[in-house]
Amino acid sequence: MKCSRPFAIGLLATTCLFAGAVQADGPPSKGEQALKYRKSLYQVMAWNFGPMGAMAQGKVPYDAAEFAKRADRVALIAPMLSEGFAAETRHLPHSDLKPAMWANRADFDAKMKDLVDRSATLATVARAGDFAKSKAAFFDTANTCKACHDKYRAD
Ligand code: ASC
Repeated sequence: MKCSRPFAIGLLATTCLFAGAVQADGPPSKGEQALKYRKSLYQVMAWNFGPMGAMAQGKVPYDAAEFAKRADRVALIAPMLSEGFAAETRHLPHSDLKPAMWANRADFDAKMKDLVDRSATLATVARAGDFAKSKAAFFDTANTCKACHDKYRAD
């Protein structure tokens, strides 16, 4: 069969596009999985941090049980985060992580440890049900979030 040149080019382009689509739909790489895991954890963190923040800022009434539940969740998730910063995630797109983190890993890890420590304290304090103390422990924790975001998050 003799093909016209436009037909042959069209066929080639279609084949390449199809191959690309198949490749894009392939199983995610280790790095892509780690990045997804990381983003999911931050989503869970923010979801649970929010209601505590609203109470701490007086936007909604303090509910000791609700506050303690959220604090427990944050303390549970915080130690899982560092695993999401696997080396395989380094050059992937769709991340707000500043490349500076990779050159300052010890500082980043220290900031992560601050979050883990303060969120554990927050959970303990929150369980006792004292608003003033819970609020102070909440802002201590929020400051560790901010310290890391200011330096290592792009926006
Ligand atoms: C939040 C949230 C953060 C931190 C940060 C604290 O509720 O989503 O990233 O608190 O803003 O400064």
